[in-house]
Amino acid sequence: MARATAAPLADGEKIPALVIGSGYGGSVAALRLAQAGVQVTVVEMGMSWTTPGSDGRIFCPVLKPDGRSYWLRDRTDQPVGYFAGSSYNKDIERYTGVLDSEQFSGVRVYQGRGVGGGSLVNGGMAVTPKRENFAAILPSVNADEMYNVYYPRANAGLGVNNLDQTWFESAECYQFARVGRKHAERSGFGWTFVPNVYDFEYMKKEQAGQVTRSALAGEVIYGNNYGKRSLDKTYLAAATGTGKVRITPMHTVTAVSPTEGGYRVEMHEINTSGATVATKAVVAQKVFFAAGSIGTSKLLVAMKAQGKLPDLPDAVGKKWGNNGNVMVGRANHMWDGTGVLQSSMPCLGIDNWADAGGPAFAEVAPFPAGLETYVSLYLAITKNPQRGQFTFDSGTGKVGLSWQTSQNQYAIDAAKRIFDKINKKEGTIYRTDLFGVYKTWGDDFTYHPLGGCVINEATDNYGRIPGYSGLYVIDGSLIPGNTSVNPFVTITALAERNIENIVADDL
Ligand code: FAE
Repeated sequence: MARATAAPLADGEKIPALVIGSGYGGSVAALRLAQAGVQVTVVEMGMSWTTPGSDGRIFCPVLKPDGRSYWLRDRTDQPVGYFAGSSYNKDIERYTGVLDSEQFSGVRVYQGRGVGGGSLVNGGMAVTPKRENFAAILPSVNADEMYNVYYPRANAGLGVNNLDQTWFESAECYQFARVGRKHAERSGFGWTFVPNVYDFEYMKKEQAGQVTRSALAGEVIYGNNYGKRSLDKTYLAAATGTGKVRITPMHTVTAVSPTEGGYRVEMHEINTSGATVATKAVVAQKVFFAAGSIGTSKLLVAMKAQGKLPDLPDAVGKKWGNNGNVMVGRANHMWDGTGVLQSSMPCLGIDNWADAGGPAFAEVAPFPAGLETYVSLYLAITKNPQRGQFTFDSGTGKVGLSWQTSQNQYAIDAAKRIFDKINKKEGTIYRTDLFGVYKTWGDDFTYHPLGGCVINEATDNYGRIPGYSGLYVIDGSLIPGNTSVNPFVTITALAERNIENIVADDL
């Protein structure tokens, strides 16, 4: 387990390497720099999720969310927020909880907050894209190296494992997935099992009633108390294990600018109400932006506009995409129940990527409501070519994202190519009560923000920021808006590739 160190970060410190954010990119950077002998400080705006609350749990129960669920909100904001015509969001105490729902004009973006970033809240689906898709998305990156070296390295570092397919066929908790597979097959669609970072052996024991339930208790978006190999248990634990990595939670970086000896990095230390309790500035020789697609893009766009990093390339803030995300639910017949007990970890996806008229990879998603809903739920990843752009508003001092909900129509059309066909075959209909009142498509939010600081455009081919020696980008903002599958394995593998080059050439 990676622990935040007791030694706090002091104002005025001079440090060799500072990493902003502790998600996938930040964790890889911290570990590999430390192994190369560099002292690393990781600055993370969220909490270190290591101390149980008064109920003995680190993370709150999913059906009874409290302040631990959301980042500084008074009310929950569930992705699937409605059921049978009414909202089932609940009032909560305002607290630095683990899941952020960040609202921009045309999209809300879900992100993990805390030591481990998105790994604390995500579905753990660890998908390596098909090689031809990777080559099309990142043509400047040598695909041979990625598939021979960096994807295997990332999968090993993340602790990715595969489910026991024999067990799957009878496991009560995957009835929803078997129903989803059956419907896909009956309509002629291909499908594939998907690896995960959730420990499937632990899940088996949950199903057998031998251990405390986590995935089988619906835990996922507000954190898993057991079973999940999140980054704090993998890369970050290895990083702190070197003795060279200090993790500083509850510190939000607000500015980076050149100064003698490197870069001045300014930050706010916050409390669990989100109030600033201290402001600090340190000087770092090297700074790694790993605040995620949204966090890194917002910081860099603001620094350019405010004249702190005026020579940043014009490509900074551009080519943002939602990985073509769209969600939808179907209403099954009474003989196709999806099960009262559902594992919160998805394990298979419908593969319609070869459909030139609208490629899509649709994961069969759980809907662990604790009762039989007869709902088949899906998260489709599509090839939506639409892109958004970050812009600085000098009036508010904030960075906005220009993206209209209508830009996601492509994703709906691609998803319809699968689910219209399945509905026709099964004689079923879409649910219209899950994403609003009479709203079929979950088209106005994303779990997969990507881009904003695209590799080989806003940076060199390894994430170096041109014109600012010692500044790097190493997270999902490097990927131009789409990965064709769930993104974190690709973010990790690309970070492994880039940091190896940086360690070899820049240290
Ligand atoms: P990320 O993991 O977001 O880490 C960035 C970190 O930086 C966060 O911890 C922030 O709190 C921190 N930060 C931001 N701004 C600042 C600042 N100014 N100062 C200090 N710290 C800051 O970035 N992907 C999959 O591949 N499979 C899945 O099954 C899957 N399911 C998902 C389910 C949900 C509900 C969500 C929200 C996401 C899911 N994702 C999934 C997406 C995945 O978690 C995401 O692509 C990665 O976490 C992005 O990695 P980064 O390193 O770019």
